Amino acid sequence: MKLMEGKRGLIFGLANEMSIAWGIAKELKAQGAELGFTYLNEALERRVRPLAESLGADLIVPCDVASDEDIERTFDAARERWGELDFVVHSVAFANREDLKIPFSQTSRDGFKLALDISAYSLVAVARRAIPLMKEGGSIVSMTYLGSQRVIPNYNVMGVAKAALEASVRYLAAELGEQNIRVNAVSAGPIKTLAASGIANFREKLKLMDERSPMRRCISQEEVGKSVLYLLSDLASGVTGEIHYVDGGYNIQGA
Ligand code: NAD
Ligand code: 0WE
Repeated sequence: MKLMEGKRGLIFGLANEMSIAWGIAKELKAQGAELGFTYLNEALERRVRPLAESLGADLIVPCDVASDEDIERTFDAARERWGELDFVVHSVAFANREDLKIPFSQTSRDGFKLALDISAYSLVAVARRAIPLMKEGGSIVSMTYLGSQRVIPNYNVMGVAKAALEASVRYLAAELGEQNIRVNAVSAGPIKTLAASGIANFREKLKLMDERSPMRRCISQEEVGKSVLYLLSDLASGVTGEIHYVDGGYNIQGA
């Protein structure tokens, strides 16, 4: 019996074959899950649709998480198609590119609002619509990064957004536990994806993983995928509110 047999869920945040969401989707599919996908805009649909279809998905809907109407429409589609929902993967983040370069003290009100809205509030917005569909319980997993807890040069307003995201995971977990809905996040080490492209000195972050992390190497989308699979499956039936590091041990080090 496969781990995700009979389970259905939505994946937010697939952009291309480099996406962490793709690493997660492949592991879930291999364990028998039935998947639905959302994509941000038409430009991305061209890439996302073939990938999603290759995993047998037919629920593939546009959803800008800044829009409550889009999120409503997404969960309406899931309700019509499936009736109930077992899991949600939230793998979405955005800040103005400029805000990941300038000194943090120069972050604008609008830049702060945007990063927190797309990268943190969106988890709450999605959970809110998922709850009524998770009638027999469920599991929600989001993606975070060490920059929420420690200062990582240039991560800036995204670090603040991830701190809010991680706190949101705990508040959601505390509230939804009695409905048997679990909420966790995976804190991944740096991985080369679209969201990492154009980040100043990103290659340095990868090099630091190779040289200084306990495992002396970077981690892959597939390794993140396997840990998310665990959190979404019944193997993690007693686990909620956790921030689970998948970073080759990098975070444990002091110096
Ligand atoms: P990615 O670019 O493949 O994924 C980011 C996704 O966010 C994209 O699919 C994009 O379309 C989506 N998105 C952005 N704005 C959106 C909006 N308004 N509405 C809906 N979707 C929107 O990059 P990734 O690295 O796979 O990022 C996925 C998650 O993993 C993010 O939360 C990121 O912070 C987190 N993460 C990434 C790394 C890394 O090093 N790549 C490390 C730790 C955590
Ligand atoms: O969460 C992220 C990236 C999030 C992100 C990336 C971009 C680039 C393109 C959010 N918004 C944008 N906006 C864009 O216009 N990561 C964990 C990857 C990442 O980003 C960094 C990192 C790491 C690791 C930025 C600075 C330092 C390290």
